[in-house]
Amino acid sequence: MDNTDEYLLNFKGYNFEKLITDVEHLEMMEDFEIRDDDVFLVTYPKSGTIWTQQILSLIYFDSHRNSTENIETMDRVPFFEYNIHNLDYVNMPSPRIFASHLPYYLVPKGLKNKKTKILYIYRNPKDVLISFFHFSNWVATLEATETIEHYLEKFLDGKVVGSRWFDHIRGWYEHRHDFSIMFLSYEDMKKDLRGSVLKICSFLEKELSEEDLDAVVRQATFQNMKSDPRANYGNIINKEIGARSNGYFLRKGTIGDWKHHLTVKQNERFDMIFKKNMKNFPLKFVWDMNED
Ligand code: PPS
Repeated sequence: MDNTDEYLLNFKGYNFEKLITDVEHLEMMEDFEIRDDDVFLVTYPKSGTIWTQQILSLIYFDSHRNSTENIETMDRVPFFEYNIHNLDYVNMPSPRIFASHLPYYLVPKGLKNKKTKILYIYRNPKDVLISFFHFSNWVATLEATETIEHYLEKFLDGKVVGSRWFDHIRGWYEHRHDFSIMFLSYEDMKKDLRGSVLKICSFLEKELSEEDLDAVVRQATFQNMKSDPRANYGNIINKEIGARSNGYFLRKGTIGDWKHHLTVKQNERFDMIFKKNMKNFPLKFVWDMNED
């Protein structure tokens, strides 16, 4: 049986995590005052958010890069729509860097000033699906689902946090001219982390020395993030949000894990729906680590 209503808060047609936000907070988002030097990291869930939160935090905050301050990545680059630690977003010193899963039509109006930069990270949706399935079974604020078969249907119908993956990425891409936005894939980051950090720096007009660049790349690898309590959400999930079992936010961090989970039939069904929804969509998706 679905307990979707217990976990999902539908606000203006988009599904939020009910247990960690409320309508009052969501209502203030549209008119939230934007500064030119704010940065928004936007993703569909499970597409590389914490990874990029870590990268942005390392790029912007010397004290993070040099470990002279011990602050969780979640507090340096907090979630805009989920203010878990009740930070004062309005008065936060610049540069404010927010992470968000918002669809294009729910972000603050001020982002259309085209000065504030938005970084959109996307990932092949089969790996998103598998990552989301595991995450939803682990974290107490999301609805658990017993089988991939069942979860696949929920994901394709958008009965999950983030609603339909297809609508999220298409919406942002089709409205890209309204914003100053760069699209980058999880798979690009995986295949060439250093090159991806350079691309991000260039988009954000941040120049780092070779030494600082090395420090960012080193601290953003899967293994290093996994063993860094500030970067892997372990504390937040286990102590604050609640977990149903032992698990890791940084689970596998690979390209193509879907091959170990989807049956041939499920994969064919996914491909069919993907083709129908992503017709003429120009961004390229990488489904396998060995693909070019
Ligand atoms: S969330 O809940 O939406 O914020 O999740 P999100 O951070 O977007 O996605 C989690 C997945 O990203 C993987 N991850 C990484 N992969 C490679 N390298 C690094 N450094 C890294 N950091 C996080 C994480 O392992 C989740 O993917 P899966 O496939 O579940 O392992």
